[in-house]
Amino acid sequence: MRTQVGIIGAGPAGLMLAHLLRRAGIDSVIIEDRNRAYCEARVRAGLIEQWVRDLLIEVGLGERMLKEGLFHQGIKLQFGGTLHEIKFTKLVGKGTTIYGQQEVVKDLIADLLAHDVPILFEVSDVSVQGLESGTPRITFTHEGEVRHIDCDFIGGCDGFHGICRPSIPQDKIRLFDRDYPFGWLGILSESPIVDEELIYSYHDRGFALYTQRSPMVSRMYFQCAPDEDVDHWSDEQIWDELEMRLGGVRPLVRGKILQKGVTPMRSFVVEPMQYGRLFLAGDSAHIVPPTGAKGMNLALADVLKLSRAFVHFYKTGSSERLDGYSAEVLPRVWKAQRFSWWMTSLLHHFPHENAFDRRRQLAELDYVATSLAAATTLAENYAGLPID
Ligand code: RFL
Ligand code: PHB
Repeated sequence: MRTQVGIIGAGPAGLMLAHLLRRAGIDSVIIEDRNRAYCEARVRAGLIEQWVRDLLIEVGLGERMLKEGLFHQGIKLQFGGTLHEIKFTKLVGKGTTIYGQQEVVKDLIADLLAHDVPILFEVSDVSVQGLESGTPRITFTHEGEVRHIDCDFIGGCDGFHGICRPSIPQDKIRLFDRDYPFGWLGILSESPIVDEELIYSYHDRGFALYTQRSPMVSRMYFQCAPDEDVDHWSDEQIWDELEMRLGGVRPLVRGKILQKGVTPMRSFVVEPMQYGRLFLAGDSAHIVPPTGAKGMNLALADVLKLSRAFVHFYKTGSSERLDGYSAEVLPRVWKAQRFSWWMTSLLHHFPHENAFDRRRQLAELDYVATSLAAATTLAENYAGLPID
């Protein structure tokens, strides 16, 4: 096979990259190691920034999001037994939208297939060759046969555990990372909305978060050990823990638990995000802890910039913007890293903290809840920094 841009990974980054390229008349082929049903059902992110909402509408993907997504004016912080609203629309004129990552993925897959953009699911043994040459190649097995895609460029959109980042010679990149001494135990449940916004709760037993997927489906998380075994928790125990940490002001509704799992927390960045003809985007290049809801948003910001650099190349023949891709996107990546680290540090218990640290966190929460300047800083970052 031959294409202009070979894309590895059918997550939000790879699919959106293919979509933006198609709209600009640039050919691509996506390969993905899972099957379509798995990609469309994987429960992950739920919240999109204002500019992503605007982008989905602008590129013809907004129809279902506008019908089914829930627009939020802000978030609530819960501490000291009280809810404090941070109203983004008033502070920065932007809001957020609850629309599950798997819904974005479903919309993208349907649209790409309708426009005959090839997506090869269930590939295996993926490798990349010739990254330093003008003719890179992707090799993989599909339906029992070894196949190749010869292309001009490769989009490395295969997530944190993919093969693209490890294919770059290790002396050509630098890794930055931080692990956190906790994880999140998350559930999806058949429970109606108990508050019109998200509730981030600071509690003596540890952090908890109330969020939603739709008017009748809620998503809740609580801080747990990084190696917590979800099977050690009965549904009853999970609800008891959530009720203690979250339910103080808004009593929770104990619906049927549809899915549960533990997410580790990590901060990670690779620099630069490109090598030769390979360009990394999304989780293959960076990971944030989920507290700031930045992961998918950042993946989409990367591919928006990357697609523009490809368009510039194919229009003008100049690789100037592609050469500058990493330098262009990394400032936003690091601002999202800083914000996600800050939200995480503000709201979680750390193993060796003392009474001083707890008072300091409470003072900071109080500051954010009562200072226009501090609330505006949170709002500006959470609803999404300007994309251009
Ligand atoms: P993905 O989604 O991991 O997609 C990568 C795709 O590549 C495939 N793949 C391969 N394909 C071919 N060959 C190989 N060798 C391959 N290796 C892997 C994988 O199967 C997969 O389909 O990365 P992408 O596209 O960069 O997207 C990133 C987002 O998925 C991620 O950042 C977010 O889900 C993070 N995140 C959140 N982000 C938000 O913006 N808002 C949120 O509210 C939010 N909440 C969350 C989150 C992530 C969570 N978890 C489970 C990590 C909440 C949670 C609990
Ligand atoms: C989610 O909806 O899953 C979600 C929302 C906000 C976060 C993390 C996860 O900070």
